[in-house]
Amino acid sequence: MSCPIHPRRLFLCLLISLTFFVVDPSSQHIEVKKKQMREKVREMFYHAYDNYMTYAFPHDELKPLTKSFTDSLSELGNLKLEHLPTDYNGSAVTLVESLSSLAILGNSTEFEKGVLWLSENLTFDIDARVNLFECNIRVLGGLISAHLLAIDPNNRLIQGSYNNQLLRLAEDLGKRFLPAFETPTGLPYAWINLKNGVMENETTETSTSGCGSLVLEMGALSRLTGDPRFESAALRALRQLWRMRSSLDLLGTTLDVVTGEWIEYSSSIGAGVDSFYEYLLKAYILFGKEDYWRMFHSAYLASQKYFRHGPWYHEANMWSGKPTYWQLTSLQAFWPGLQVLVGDIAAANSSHREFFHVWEKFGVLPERYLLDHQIIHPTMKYYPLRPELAESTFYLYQATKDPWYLDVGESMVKSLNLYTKVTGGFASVRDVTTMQLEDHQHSFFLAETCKYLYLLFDDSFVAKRNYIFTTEGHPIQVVSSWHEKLPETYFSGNWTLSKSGAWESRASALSLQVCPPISLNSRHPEQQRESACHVPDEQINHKCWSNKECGVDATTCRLRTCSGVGYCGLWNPL
Ligand code: DMJ
Repeated sequence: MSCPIHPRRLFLCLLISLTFFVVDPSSQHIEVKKKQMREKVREMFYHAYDNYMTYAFPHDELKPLTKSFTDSLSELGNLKLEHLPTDYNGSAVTLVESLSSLAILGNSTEFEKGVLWLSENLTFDIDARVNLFECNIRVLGGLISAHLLAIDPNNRLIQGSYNNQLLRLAEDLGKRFLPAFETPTGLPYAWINLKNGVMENETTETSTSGCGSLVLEMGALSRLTGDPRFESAALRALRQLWRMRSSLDLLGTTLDVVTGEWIEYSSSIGAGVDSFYEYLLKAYILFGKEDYWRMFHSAYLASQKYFRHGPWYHEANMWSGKPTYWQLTSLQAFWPGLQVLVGDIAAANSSHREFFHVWEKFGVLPERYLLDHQIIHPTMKYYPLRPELAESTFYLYQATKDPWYLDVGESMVKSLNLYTKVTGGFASVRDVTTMQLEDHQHSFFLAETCKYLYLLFDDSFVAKRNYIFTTEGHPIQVVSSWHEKLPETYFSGNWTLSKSGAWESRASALSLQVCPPISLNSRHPEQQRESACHVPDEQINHKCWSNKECGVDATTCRLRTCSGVGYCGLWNPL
């Protein structure tokens, strides 16, 4: 800035210069708050982690009320203890799950210690029946992500030598998964014995997410090892599942892996299906295969059309599209985060607000809430420290930088400390109406809940890189060598710059820019669209002569038609 040196103007110049350098007090306030909050979340993480290391490690998970442990891998499905040999001492699941969070917190000492311990002690040659999906997202995903973080020289996480030990463990585990896929349909069994493969008389029932969300971890494993079997098994299962969709592009919740028939026809974005949607989109981001986008796009539009009711999502019959259950399930709270990646920010924001209202109403999010009666589900009143709402809050803040999301995060941190913190860690809530606690600190509290809350207040880890987070919150960096579309010269920080202006303005969180540079449906790209399926009416005043001039409703994704008096609207019954 150049100022002419003139006594009468000096004061003005000084004033202008000062104004130029003075920091906006509101942004200063935000920065102070972010700093305080990230320290609070750091404390939470270490309270959970240290207690796990003291009272539960090397077992799987901490029992924070009794300061003891569980090897039941209970969240890995309903694993019965009698399936385990008495000397079974677990797979240190919480430690595996904590590594990527330790990296994000910048704790290289503890990260390296954990890597070395696992390298020397972890074995999968155990006679344990585990749930394939859970073991994949927690253990395989945890190992692969930590391996990638360990070999990334920018992180400087390992001071000594690292010889791909975590990758070798991941490969061993991946090979133990493969027998599960040997079914007539290619759809994997839900359960596998790590030592002996599929057990006799094993159940053939599985869920859509159970066999449709394996491709990030298994795909990454193939890319890292050069062994294509993992990715092809996961992809074959995904394709088979997609072939089984209804003509409405809906999938049920449970199915039989041998007959390939649906068992539960009710379809949703929540439990049993959730990460199926998530992995289609994230696989597209990570691998750039057009196929993933095509499947995701159809599935996503169907979800908007058949499940969405304003900001809420009910369930619907996959064959008829008719609503089945009107309930909010706490797992659905991940959906706004996914919508941010699609670029559907308005829709994400409105649903997120409703989830947060329910959180505020009870202090935490109940597992099920009946939308039609506005009451909590009579038996599913628990809150097992789930991360989904924190996850969506993080994505929405990244996309909008609206400080309101920081307030949401702050309120969640307060509730978690108030209701769930005990001297031995953080305990799940058995009943959100009484806040009675349960003796379990799930590993995803460290892998996801604390991680997303921390990232909300300190995004330096993701700011200059392009990561996707697996459904268990483990980061995997997007790299051109794995990607069908990225140029070889790509480096993660500049993806936004490589896209055209129009798409930069529709920036998604984390610079991911996942919306492909084709318009989804729009006849008028210059007109603002409110959701991915939204097609504005031809005339801004919604007047029309024929149906052709009417668009697609932003909220329901249903076709608008021209009424007798010449106005576009949702005139056709469903
Ligand atoms: C996590 O284990 C994963 O996010 C999974 O996809 C479903 N949700 C749980 C935690 O709530």
